[in-house]
Amino acid sequence: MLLKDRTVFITGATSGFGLECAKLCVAQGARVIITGRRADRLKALAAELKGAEVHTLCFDVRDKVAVEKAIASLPAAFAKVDILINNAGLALDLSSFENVKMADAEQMVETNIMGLMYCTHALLPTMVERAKDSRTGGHIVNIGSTAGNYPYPGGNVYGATKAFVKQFSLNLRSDLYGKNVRVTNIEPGMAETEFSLVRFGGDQQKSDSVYKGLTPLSAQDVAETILWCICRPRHVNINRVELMPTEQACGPFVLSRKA
Ligand code: NDP
Ligand code: 8X3
Repeated sequence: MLLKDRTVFITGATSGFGLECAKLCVAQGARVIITGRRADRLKALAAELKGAEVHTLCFDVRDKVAVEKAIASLPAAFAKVDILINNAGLALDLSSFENVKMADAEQMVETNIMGLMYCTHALLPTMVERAKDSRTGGHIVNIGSTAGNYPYPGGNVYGATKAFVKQFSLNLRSDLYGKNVRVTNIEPGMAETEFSLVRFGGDQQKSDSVYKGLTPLSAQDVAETILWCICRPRHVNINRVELMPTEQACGPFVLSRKA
């Protein structure tokens, strides 16, 4: 029971990494706040985790007021958040930027950057305050991506949002140095979740083709990595973890030659 008496707040717990993280944290005895926009999914997960200390919050991370209201509404038993897992995020489309819909680009920025900032800003003051006298301290785990480290065609705005997440994590670490709050950026490569289904607007065939013929990371692989980071001893801060499927690697530079 590595997380007994710890309260974990997970954004985007209705599928993928967030959902697996919720299960692993509960298995380690944590009190867990699961969040997302799909109320039915939150209800189903809470039912599945029956018996555990679970609280659901349904809100859109892009809505600053909704984020603040949701966090202010936490009952006393869940209000002292020790660990924030900023996982909610998405990619939309895989087109060259001249063909990208501005609304899609805006949604990625609003979710992956603004939403992550809103949740962090709303929870951090009390986390810092409590960490002063706490044996265990606080921890912010952000979900970045290899897309924030390496470019690929069509990764334009999505990759840039994840580069923000990486630098924001490193800067938070500088702000929080000496305050007993750890910061980690998790940077996964290709993982099979609902990520590609969302990216391709619900096109299951297109989504399946992303993972065809190789073994991608699973949500559990990533959740286990997150749990490992959280469960290191207090004096250990894992700054960044980059993980990829064995069958994924960076390609060479491309060259555009004249005929
Ligand atoms: P999923 O699509 O399976 O899960 C995404 C989660 O984010 C859902 O729970 C969704 O909940 C939530 N979410 C999306 N938009 C919002 C919003 N506006 N407000 C609140 N919640 C929101 O994908 P993954 O589990 O793969 O993705 C999790 C994170 O990991 C993302 O940040 C993604 O960018 C990142 N990532 C994914 C990789 C992959 O290959 N799968 C690799 C590297 C990073 P709901 O729809 O109910 O709101
Ligand atoms: C998700 C991984 O390579 O599809 O962040 O961008 S990738």
